[in-house]
Amino acid sequence: VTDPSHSPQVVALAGGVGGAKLSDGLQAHLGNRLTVVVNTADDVERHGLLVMPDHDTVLYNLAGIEQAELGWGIEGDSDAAFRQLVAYGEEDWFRLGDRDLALHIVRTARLRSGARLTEVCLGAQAALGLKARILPMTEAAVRTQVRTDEGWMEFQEYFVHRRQDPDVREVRFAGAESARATPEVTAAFDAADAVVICPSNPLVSVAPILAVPGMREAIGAARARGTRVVAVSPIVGGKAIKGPADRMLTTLGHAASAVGIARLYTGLADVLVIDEVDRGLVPEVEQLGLQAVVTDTIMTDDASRTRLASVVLEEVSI
Ligand code: FO1
Repeated sequence: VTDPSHSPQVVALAGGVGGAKLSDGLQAHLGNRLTVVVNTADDVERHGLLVMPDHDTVLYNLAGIEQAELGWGIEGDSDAAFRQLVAYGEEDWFRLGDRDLALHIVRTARLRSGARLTEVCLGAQAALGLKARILPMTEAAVRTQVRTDEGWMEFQEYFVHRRQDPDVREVRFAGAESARATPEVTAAFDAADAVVICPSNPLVSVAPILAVPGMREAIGAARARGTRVVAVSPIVGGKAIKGPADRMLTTLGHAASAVGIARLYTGLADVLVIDEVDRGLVPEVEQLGLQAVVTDTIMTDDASRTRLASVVLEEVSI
């Protein structure tokens, strides 16, 4: 029986630019009925400050101020402070804009004075006028590290400094075993009428979220009471829309295709949204026990973000 006064709640799992774009489309439909649980395992300390690339990418996209061309950072930001930091001898490969830097300063100061990461993030979101909420997956420090032929390195070292060039042989999430899903995250899953897995890298954006103890159980409990889980494939025609997901899938022994994504989400998702160009893969996806939905998944502007979000929400009757 559907209660007409009940306004459905949606939880999205996101990391990186693809996750931020779909989250923005979802926010356009759902407003404050959307909670985004964001990957924090590619967070990094720069110049003594905590930088949270995935949280901040979602934040700036939901606030409508992201750099249009890159997807992360703030459009039109200047870099005077960063150039001065480099003049003092600081490393120059991880670029921080001036207005972006203000967030890292205030976040680090508030954490240092004892605030919880979740509260600090919600404060920044309120300041930028967001309708949806973005929750860090955990309060604990979890850090993605990748093994290449040169040994283990931190995620941003691989992603930005080494430009995703070395082949990734292994991935680990340092600190995940002792991390816990926050009460806010657990409550969001408890209240969720649908869960969306955004078109983010399954191995380094979604996997760290799922590696937090309690997370898979929370999603499993939601599914057990009928909540549907819809994933959107980040691989289109065998290629990642952005970033190294296609090469990473291959070097880690997975198929760089919508079928490879379906295998990774079997037992977790009910539906996989795949692109028109992958229509031929529908039987293989469905053989894995997922319902396949075919649509244009490329998000080039606000209209395509909102349109993809509406297809996703239709699948869960929201
Ligand atoms: N990506 C780059 O390719 N080069 C950068 O200098 C860089 C700086 C940066 C600063 C703040 C921030 O929030 C993101 C930044 N990114 C940069 C993007 C970031 O590495 C990626 O968005 C994610 O970590 C991938 O999920």
